[in-house]
Amino acid sequence: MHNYKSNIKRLTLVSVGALSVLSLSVQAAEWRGWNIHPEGYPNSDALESFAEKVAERTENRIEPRVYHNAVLGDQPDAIEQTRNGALDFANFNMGPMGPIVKETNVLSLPFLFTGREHMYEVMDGEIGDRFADALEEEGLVALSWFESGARSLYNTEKAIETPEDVEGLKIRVMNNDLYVDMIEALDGNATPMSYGEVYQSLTTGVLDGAENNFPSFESSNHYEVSQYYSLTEHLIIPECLCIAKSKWDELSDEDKKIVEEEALAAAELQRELWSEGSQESRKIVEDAGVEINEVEDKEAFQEKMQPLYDEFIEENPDLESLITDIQDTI
Ligand code: BDP
Repeated sequence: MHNYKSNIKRLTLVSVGALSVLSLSVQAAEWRGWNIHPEGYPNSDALESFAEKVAERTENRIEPRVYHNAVLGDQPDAIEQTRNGALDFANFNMGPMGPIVKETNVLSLPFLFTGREHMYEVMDGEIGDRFADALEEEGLVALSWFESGARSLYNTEKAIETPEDVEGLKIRVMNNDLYVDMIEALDGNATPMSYGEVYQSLTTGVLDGAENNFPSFESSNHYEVSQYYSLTEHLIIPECLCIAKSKWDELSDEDKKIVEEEALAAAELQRELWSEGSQESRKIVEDAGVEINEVEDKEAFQEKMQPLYDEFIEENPDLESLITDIQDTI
């Protein structure tokens, strides 16, 4: 009896010892990854696939773990945390990146891209590398580019058909002054706010509306409290799969190659999933009774954005050629 007990005790001690060795090695290899979206969202599935493949191919030298639903903080916070190495990787939208990496503001100019193909062409080429270089200077290594469709306006009040329809509406925007200017150019009231607070603000009337793509409009449940979605498609903003530069610099060449290849594969998957997911989300919101309207005269909106371009170029003359290079890519 006594012997049996002490054997068990020994066994337990041994296994506890093994466990702590195990958890130490796991800790050393675990990469904390930030994601704003819920599980099942195209970006989330792509990040999960990235994590799985990297762990597999590095034989767990690196074990990326994705934390969904912004549980590690809102986007501006997470950008800071990744820059200073508190987080290891993330999928960031280039919108909230603007206040930190000024070059990326170019990507927040409304109607810059004519469509998703244009965006791919630009970001997958030499111009994309220029953005990656700018991000790297600020501590972020952009390994691949995800897409986020086209953002359109939605609200609780009415279908938006002309710029005048936006007048007086309280519209949530992401954290970037350019978006405040964008809504103000349409005589709306812009409210920068973190993504997680929008639903509540739409229900209480703090906001009349916001703007986003179909998958986010659906997965955030904003469609439950915002009946009109108008296809202004004013912003096509790329997103990155970014690694903390401090983390990246620690990697062996072999692991860098694996991580980079898998980041590119994840982007390819994300883009595929996006096309399907976007259509599914559109159907879900339509079935739920959201009124979707085409905007016949998009040029009218585009014209209202000209002062944003003029002001931007005046303040950032060094970035004018980047804008024209993008416009000339087709
Ligand atoms: C989604 C983007 C996400 C943004 C969110 C927002 O994928 O990165 O944080 O919009 O509007 O489309 O805040």
